[in-house]
Amino acid sequence: MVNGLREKDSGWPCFESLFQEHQDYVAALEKNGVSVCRLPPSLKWPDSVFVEDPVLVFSQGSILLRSIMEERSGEVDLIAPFLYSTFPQVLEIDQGYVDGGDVLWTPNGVIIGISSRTTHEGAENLVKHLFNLGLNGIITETPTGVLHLKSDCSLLDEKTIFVTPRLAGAKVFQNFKKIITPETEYAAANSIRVNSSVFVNDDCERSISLLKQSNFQVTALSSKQIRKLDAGLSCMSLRWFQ
Ligand code: CIR
Repeated sequence: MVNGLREKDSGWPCFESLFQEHQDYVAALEKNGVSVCRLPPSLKWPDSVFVEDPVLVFSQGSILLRSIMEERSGEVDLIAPFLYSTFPQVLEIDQGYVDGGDVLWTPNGVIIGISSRTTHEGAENLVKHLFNLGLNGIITETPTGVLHLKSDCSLLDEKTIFVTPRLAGAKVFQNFKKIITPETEYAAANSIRVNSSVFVNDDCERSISLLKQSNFQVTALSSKQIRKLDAGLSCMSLRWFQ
């Protein structure tokens, strides 16, 4: 894990602390009613703990994606057998590149952010596959310099997006209620709604207050080490309703 990709080197992550963050994350999922399937670790692919990126899962089926990064290109093969044995349909991106971190499911449609990891060709190919699963794909832009769309936004409930100020004005969010992160806590936007709780970084205190004021129940988790690898709370799981 500690050898994972990072844009800027903000110090080597501590393996023990990183491992503990992951353990706490899995325990929090279980505590909030999620049945967790763990795949074996892979030494060959250090970013493979970030399972959100190589595939997409929906109740109706799953989609194998393609990473533009050579360093992450083998991760999809680690997850594919599990998907084939679990989902009624498994589709596959065969043109362009898409990372799952750029894809946000909402009740209004599946939003796809073009980024340094997700190309126009990949996004258009994904829209076709989503259509075959009965889902509507909507393409937008991930803000410049931001790794993934979901680094900057998350769905809190059917009508509410938690979003950074730099993404809040995007047309795709115009029909949503928005809770906007403080300027000093952009990392809080990479949260996840897990049944009745929202998982948020424990050092984003002002964001936690904002969520509580809006009557969201919060689970505060550390992601200090994970963030050294440009990752956050959404990246370490794939979640779907069966
Ligand atoms: C990478 O650069 O690909 C990993 N170190 C971090 C991936 C984070 N994933 C995500 O935001 N969905």
